[in-house]
Amino acid sequence: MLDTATIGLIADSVDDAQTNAHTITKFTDAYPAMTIDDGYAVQDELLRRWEARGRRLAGLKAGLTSKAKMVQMGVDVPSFGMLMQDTCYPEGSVIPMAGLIHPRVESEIAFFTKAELAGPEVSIAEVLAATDFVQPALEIIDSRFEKFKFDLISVIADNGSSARFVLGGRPRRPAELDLATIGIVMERNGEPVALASSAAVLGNPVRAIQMLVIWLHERGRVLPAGSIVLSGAATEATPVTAGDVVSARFQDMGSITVRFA
Ligand code: OOG
Ligand code: MG
Repeated sequence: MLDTATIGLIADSVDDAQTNAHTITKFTDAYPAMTIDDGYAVQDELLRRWEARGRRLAGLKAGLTSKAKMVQMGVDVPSFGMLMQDTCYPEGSVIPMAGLIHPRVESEIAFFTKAELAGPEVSIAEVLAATDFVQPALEIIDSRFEKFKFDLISVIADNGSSARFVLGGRPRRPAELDLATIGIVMERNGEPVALASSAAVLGNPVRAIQMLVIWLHERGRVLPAGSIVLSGAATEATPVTAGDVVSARFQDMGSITVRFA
């Protein structure tokens, strides 16, 4: 484990790169001994600073939960990160490119919980029973690492590339859907750029929530009622530039459109 001072230095670096939209080099280059736990210690330090500045945690994100994403990023283990309230945009928004480096868009299913989820053996049935509704989401990721190239430890320290997220479409009760077979079509400027079934996410995106709860338990935490969780992209992420319009259609769940300016 790195010492507290080093975790603080890495948090400074991520915070500055996120705030001023500039790239940094992978932390594992400078700190070869850095571990996954160190990466999450950086997230904890970031949250402490952000909350002290008045920012609010809106929810959590699972990432690298599909084969398409793992192959695209060259990482084969999922990661978890934080979603800050001030990075949430309503559907139909114009998202400024200012503040972003090289954003990419992902289509994901968001889960909203109505009961606490906890423990090392939480079941899929328990996760579904605690889910108030699911809803389409777009996640705008923006790695702070040069050329979007990183390793698992570094991307965790960069809060899983979290940049913006958009909720929209139709909220649905999980019992009304087969969450394992939701077709998703993402288009950029009217051209299809990514097609998937929700099964691409761990066979069923509900498993991402289960994994998150088990991971939280290992850290002595729970997933509180009222949480928003993004379950991870089913397809690879699509790069966007100013002027692009991205829309994603989710079978039986409506669609979301945003524009970049
Ligand atoms: C890491 C974040 C991945 C997802 O949904 O898989 C992610 C990255 O690819 O930059 O958010
Ligand atoms: Mg994502």
